[in-house]
Amino acid sequence: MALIRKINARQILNSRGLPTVEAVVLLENDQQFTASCPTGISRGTREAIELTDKDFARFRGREVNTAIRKINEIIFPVLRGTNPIEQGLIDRKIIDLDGTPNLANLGVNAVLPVSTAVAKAGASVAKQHFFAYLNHYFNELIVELDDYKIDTTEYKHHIPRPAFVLIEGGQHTESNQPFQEFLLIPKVSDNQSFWEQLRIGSETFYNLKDILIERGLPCSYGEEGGFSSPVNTPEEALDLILSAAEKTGFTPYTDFTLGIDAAGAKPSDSLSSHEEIINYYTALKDKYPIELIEDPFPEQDWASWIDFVEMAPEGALIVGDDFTVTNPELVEQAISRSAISGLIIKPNQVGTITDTLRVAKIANYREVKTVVSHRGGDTNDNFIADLAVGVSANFIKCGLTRGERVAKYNRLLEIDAIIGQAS
Ligand code: 2PG
Ligand code: MG
Repeated sequence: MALIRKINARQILNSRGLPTVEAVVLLENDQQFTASCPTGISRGTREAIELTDKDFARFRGREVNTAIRKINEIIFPVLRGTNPIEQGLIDRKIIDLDGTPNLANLGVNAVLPVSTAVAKAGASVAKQHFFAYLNHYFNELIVELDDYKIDTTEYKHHIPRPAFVLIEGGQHTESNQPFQEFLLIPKVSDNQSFWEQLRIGSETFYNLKDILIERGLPCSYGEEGGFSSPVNTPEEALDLILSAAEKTGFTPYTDFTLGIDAAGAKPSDSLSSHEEIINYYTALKDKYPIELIEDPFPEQDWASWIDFVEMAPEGALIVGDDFTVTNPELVEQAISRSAISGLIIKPNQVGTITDTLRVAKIANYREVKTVVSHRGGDTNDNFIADLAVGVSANFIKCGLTRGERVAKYNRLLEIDAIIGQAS
């Protein structure tokens, strides 16, 4: 049996050039498995806690030696000699070791890389592709739902639709754009490949670049590989993406739809009441082919979320991110109060693989659409691609340029080929 012989953690840099944690799980058969932790830029207040050293004389306080020590000195001794295929047991041990509701003791940046590296090791021991192994665990995972039902549905693994970040704003840029992201979401027929979806994204991206240049706007890239041009209103950003897509001959609703991540920001200072904001979104959806609206209201504003889901125009998914922070209890609550119709899944908002899968399972069972997502500060770990396929996610949200983003799409291409060969 290939049991865990050693876990080593060290600091690496994330895509923003700031420190994060990488963990390496070494098995008794000498194989080793590596995983790292992404970092959010605009975070929900109820996300699991990330431990940073807070020595502001170094890396702006963002070194993560504290989290590294938690792995090497506290987590590893408890996991030494365990079998990596026991994901549920291992994640339970880590959660018990932490003993807080939000991983304040060990830190999510210690917990997630260990949990993920263990899962990669488990897949290898089980001789399964990582996405298939996650899918198997996902289907086996018993989640007791509010009404004491157990979901026994067999969720098939499948390639999610990509949601490409094409224009960035909000806290991700210096522009006055209130919204954080504008997304292009390709639509293809069942017999078209994932590659065709990448084509729609890539061709639109480069048309957008041409249009920005034509208009004398800077076309520098943002944190997530979208453009961070000074495009100061949501309408301006949506018009630009629409023109870029149409320039290539792609048709709204047939070949693509659009998405927004407002990150809880108001669309404009002139709107104050939540009725005005709901009306604004409804008018926006009338004018543009919008399929997905993420965090339209601040996380505390439950009344607006609930009203918006009730009044939302047909075909618009109202997606919780900072609002639900991949937290099983918050997600259950948001679904049972009809405050969302879609859900962002970010493993580093919650911590373990098991809890991430639990949240996705709650969403699937309740027929809430899932969007597995990158983070503002990401790494070259492409694990969310396998995760998205394994939990049968509807979408994966990620930038279309920058190595750490493209790594996810390239892994999806690889998975697409593996699935294709098997069928
Ligand atoms: C978001 C994300 C990722 P961040 O809000 O959805 O796109 O940004 O990681 O900064 O929270
Ligand atoms: Mg978001």
